[in-house]
Amino acid sequence: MKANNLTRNILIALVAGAVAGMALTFAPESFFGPLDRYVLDPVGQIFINLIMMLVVPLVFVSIVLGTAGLGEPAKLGKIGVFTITFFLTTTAFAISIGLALAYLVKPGRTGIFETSNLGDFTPSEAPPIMETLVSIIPANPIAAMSAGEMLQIIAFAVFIGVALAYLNEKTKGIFNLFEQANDILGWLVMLIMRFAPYGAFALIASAIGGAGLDAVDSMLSYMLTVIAGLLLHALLIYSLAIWFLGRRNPITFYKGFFPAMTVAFSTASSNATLPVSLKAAQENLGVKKEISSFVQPLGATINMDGTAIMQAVATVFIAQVYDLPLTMVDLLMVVLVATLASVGTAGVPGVGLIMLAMVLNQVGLPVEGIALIIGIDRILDMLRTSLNISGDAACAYILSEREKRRENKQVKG
Ligand code: DAS
Repeated sequence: MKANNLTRNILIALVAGAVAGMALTFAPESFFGPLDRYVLDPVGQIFINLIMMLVVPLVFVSIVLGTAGLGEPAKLGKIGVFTITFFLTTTAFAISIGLALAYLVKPGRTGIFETSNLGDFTPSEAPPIMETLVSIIPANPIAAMSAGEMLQIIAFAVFIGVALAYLNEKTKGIFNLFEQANDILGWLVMLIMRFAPYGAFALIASAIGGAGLDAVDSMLSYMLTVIAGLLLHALLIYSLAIWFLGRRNPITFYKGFFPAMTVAFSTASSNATLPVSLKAAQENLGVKKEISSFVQPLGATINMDGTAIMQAVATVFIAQVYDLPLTMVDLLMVVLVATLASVGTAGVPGVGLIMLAMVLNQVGLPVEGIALIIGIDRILDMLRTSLNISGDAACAYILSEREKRRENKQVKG
């Protein structure tokens, strides 16, 4: 199936699924419950599992190839420094945009939220930041792979890639083996993506049907504030970066990357979308393979600007609902903790809420406030994941365009 037909079919499936989901909000629970449990949820989960099945091998193989392809460690260092700087800078901008909008719109001021009956929301613990940074080097890389510890898998793959770059001719056979493994995984991605429209339909119908229109209605102000932040970040920060740093037209970027954004929206998982993200960047945007293979898997794990925007808005929203003012120091802590929190967690559905608990804890806000937003979080998760992967691809696109210009100058020079 050609890529643009696939995108069109996924979009049709998403619209149909959203309509079905809204219709299902009027259906009795005795009807929606079984339908969701025995049809929508299984179909959606099978789709996500099918692509998650490829993620660990794909991240490992693509980072090995990307690192080896970058060649001398000096170039790897240059690409790495630009990538990490780009990720941290755009995330800090994202949080600032989220905070500014939340103070402007004041979504928590509506006073319609009854906080006494929230009960105690006990989110699963996110890893302490220092532990995350130290444990990036895996004591057992095979265990890291079986546990899906993405940062550890990436670290191990970088070491292998550097070794392949150094040993070059001696390990040409192994390098070719990794390239063939990459081709196999790419072929499997396209096979699995034939199932994407069905998975997309089921996932959005379940998300909207499950949230219920009354939840959406009461949370509308909060949702619109987050969505405004996501749009502003995409249209301002990424577009300006692509225009000034990459010297390319942002519209070209979004048109070429849109197929991956539809899959990210469907799955709400940066990791699950990675196979399609790599393909869209390399084939539609002409991003150099070694840069795409290094930057995007790294970004899917440590760069989540959409999530950071949600966390900033949610923090101010909860502070407003509980009428607990945040000081400037609190806000700076939000920026720091939300930026660091996104480093240690993989791009899977709902991880943003787990990290939000860390941020709320850090600024002394009641974590049970998350119960206010959990009902509609899946829909926002779909949107913010689309932004998360766009930031990764924008960084790879800018780096690739700068590299191409440098090579052209060398040829002419
Ligand atoms: N779903 C996460 C991702 O895959 C983002 C989030 O949970 O905020 O990027």
